[in-house]
Order: sequence, then C-alpha cells, then structure tokens
Amino acid sequence: MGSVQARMEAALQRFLPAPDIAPERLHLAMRYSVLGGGKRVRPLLAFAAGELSGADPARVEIVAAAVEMIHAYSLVHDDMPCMDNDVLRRGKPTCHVEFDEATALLVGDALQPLAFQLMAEHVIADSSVEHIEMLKILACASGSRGMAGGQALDLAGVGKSLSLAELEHMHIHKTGALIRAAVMLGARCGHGLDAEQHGRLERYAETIGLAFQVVDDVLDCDASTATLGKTAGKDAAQDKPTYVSILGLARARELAEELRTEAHAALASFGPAAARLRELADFIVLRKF
Ligand code: GRG
Repeated sequence: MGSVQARMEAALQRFLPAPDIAPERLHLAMRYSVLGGGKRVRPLLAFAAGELSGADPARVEIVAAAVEMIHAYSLVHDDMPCMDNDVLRRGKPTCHVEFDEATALLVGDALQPLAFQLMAEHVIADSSVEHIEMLKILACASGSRGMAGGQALDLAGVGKSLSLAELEHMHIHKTGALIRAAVMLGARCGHGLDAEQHGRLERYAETIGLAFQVVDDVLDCDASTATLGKTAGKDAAQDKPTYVSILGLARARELAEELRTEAHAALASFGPAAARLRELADFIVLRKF
C-alpha cells in the first residue's frame, strides 16, 4: 500500500498544474485539495485490479490519478456551506476555509475536466474503442446517474427517514459508483479478463463500495475527529439517515463483515492474482480511519 500511495503522490504532483503557473491561487488550491492526504483507496483498488489483469502500471497510474482527482473534487464541493458545510478534511481546513468559497467551487470545476484530459491524452488502452469506453466509465460514474446523482439523493434525504433499500440505492451512486469505476478502469488497463471475469470483478467492486460506506457510517459515530481527520458525529448531528441510524451499530458492523465475505466470494476463482484485491476488501472493512 505504501509504495502505491507514494507513487500516486508523485504522479499527482506531476499531473497537477504547478503552483507558480497562472492562475496561481487556483492551482495552489487544487494542489492543496489533492496532495498530501487521503488514504488513496481508489488508486489502490485500480492498481490491485490492474495486477489481476496484467496491466502496465504506467497505464494504471493515469486512470488512478483521474479517479482520485474526481474524488478530491467531490470532497471539496461536499464540504462547502451549500452542501455538508464542514471545516475539516484530511486533518486540515477544508478548501473553502483555507481559500474561499469561489475558489473551492473552481477547484472542483477544474479538477473534473483535468481528470478527463489526463485520460484522453495518455495511452491507456490497446484500441481507441476501448479508450473511449474507459472515458465513458468515468463520466457515467461521476455524473447524475452516478456520484453527483447520489449526492443529490443524499441532500434530499436529510431529515427524512429512508428505508434500507433507499439508503443502499443512494450509496451505490454516491460512494459506490466511483469505487466501482476505479476497479473496472484498473482492470481495463490490462487485457487478460473475459466478460464473465469482468462480471465477477464488478460484483466485488459493488460489494466493497457498499462496505466502504457502511464502515464510514460506523466510524462517524465510533471514531474521533482526530483519528478521522474530519468532523466525527456529523451524520447524527445533521439528522442524516445512515446504516447506523437504520440498523444500529452492532448490526451495521455485522453487515460490513457480511459484505467482506461476499467480496471474497466474488474473487474466489481468481486465485493468487487477486491477493491485493482481497487485502483491500479487508482493509476497507477493518480500517479505523
Ligand atoms: C459534490 C458531486 C458531489 C459529490 C460528493 C462522495 C461525495 C459526493 C461526497 C463525500 C461525502 C462523504 C464523506 C461520503 C462518505 C464516503 C466517502 C466518499 C468518504 C471519503 O472518502 P475517503 O475515506 O477519503 O476515501 P480520503 O480522504 O481517504 O480520500
């Protein structure tokens, strides 16, 4: 994990505009929001899936950086006063607090196209048809039928009681879509998987995407602000429906374990090549931050 995280930090440093290029303040804010923090779970998943499909790590680095830029933009916008209104992210002041709201908005506006530019201008596939398909995967995962749509459902759910199915539907989009894209794009950088194997990998990705959110909800009421590097206890304070509010803490923990078992089952026939994906399912469920 450490080597992928270090590699990603160096890659993102290179791919982001330098802070002395105009407009300096925007570029500084983009770098502030992307660099020097975060678990890099999505890049780790992309590299693990790439390992499974025999991908060239130089290709995986591109898709992993693109996904991480979309993720970073989503956090910057999510923290803004018009959305979740938070002041702490990755252990430091949120982008709009450190800079200002207009800059935070522009950081997201600029990171999103930069992700697509990066994928468009590097060779990440053997054919242009596959290359366009990969761009489409990221676009769909980010848009109104993916992450942005999930965020809309999340905002609409504040103060309401949701059923478990409705909560799951929201999270499959808000958090799950980008996690799934990270796995599938990493795998598509290689060429060793057939349609049936892609299906099993998708099942793995969807399962850990949900597990990630269940654990996030558990940690929100279970861990401290200092450990998380973001404000703990916010879901309850904002009267947000979560796995913990619907199922209770003990059942939510059990559900995360069940999802971990399901994720392992989806990988069963892959053998040792899926070792990293298995480890990441464990990390996602057992993490404490
Ligand atoms: C603003 C269009 C738009 C979307 C925002 C994903 C999202 C949608 C908002 C994030 C809100 C949130 C805290 C969701 C819980 C799950 C989650 C994505 C947590 C943060 O991801 P980590 O834990 O963060 O991977 P790090 O900092 O480690 O990268």
